Amino acid sequence: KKIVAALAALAISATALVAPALAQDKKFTIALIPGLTTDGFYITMRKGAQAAADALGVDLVFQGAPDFNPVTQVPVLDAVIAKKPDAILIAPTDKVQLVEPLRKANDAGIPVITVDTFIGSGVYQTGAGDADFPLSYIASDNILGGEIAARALATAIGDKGKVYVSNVKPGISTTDQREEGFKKEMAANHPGITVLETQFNDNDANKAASQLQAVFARNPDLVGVFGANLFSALGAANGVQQAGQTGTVKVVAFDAPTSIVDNINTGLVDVAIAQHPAEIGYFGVVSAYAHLTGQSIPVAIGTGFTIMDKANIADPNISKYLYSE
Ligand code: T6T
Repeated sequence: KKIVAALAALAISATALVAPALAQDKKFTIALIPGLTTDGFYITMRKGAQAAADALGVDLVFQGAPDFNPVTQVPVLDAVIAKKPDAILIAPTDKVQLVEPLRKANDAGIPVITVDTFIGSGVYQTGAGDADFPLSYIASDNILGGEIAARALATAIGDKGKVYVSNVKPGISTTDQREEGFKKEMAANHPGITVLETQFNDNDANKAASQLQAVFARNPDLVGVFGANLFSALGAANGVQQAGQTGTVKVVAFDAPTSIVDNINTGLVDVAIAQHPAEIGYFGVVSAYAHLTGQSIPVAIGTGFTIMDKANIADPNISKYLYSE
């Protein structure tokens, strides 16, 4: 009798153990559409997403355009929608221009989560406006990031002098918010600093470098620049170097490609603000999976920053946040 009872108990617990696996017979496919494919930020995001996909037994499809542009991103999105993945994670390249293309996914019953950038106001599931349909927004706090950049630049220049923002183009939620946070902090707490007109470089580091030199030619008393994303920052730093102004014109960089290490060590870049793109990708996949398996998910998830400078860049707990290539 005892043996029969023990066997029965074993059978019940074995069923309990395998039951969740049986319920998940379907293998989900989650698509990740980055802002562009050739950017360490999104390459790192993909790694985080892949780690979560491996842990959950999900197929991850990574498909994107070679440049950060709605004109090239929308056809990629259309192609992904046609393949009917179970969910789409996307970094929309424009707050407005991606609304209608993404609505097509939503209308086709494909859940949408935006990562890094947002559409509309970025506040989803409110019933307000025409862009609240994504389920969640997973990203850095980009206004805060801009404020951090402003404080770092203010410290580097002794709280006075002329600076400007090297930015991508208007309409991108992340870089718009970084500029907003930067200007807000400067206006509120740094009266000795003049913020010159923003220079837009279309995500082209060469353009950002020539713009730096042109701004410096017009303003020989320029003391600082905030590069609001990876290419803006690398370009601005190259411009400072080409102008022979290393250390005189201070650079605060958003994002942390591996090349930033040299730039920090040589004093060309004072501070780099690393985002945590792997975290964004990981929680993107986990959130999509949670939704697909019947869980409710947070409407927004904020990920952190790591501030890198000469004093800490050699610390492995800091350098682990450098982006992959
Ligand atoms: O700064 C990141 C990302 O957050 C932004 O939306 C676009 O530019 C990057 O990918 C860096 O190149």
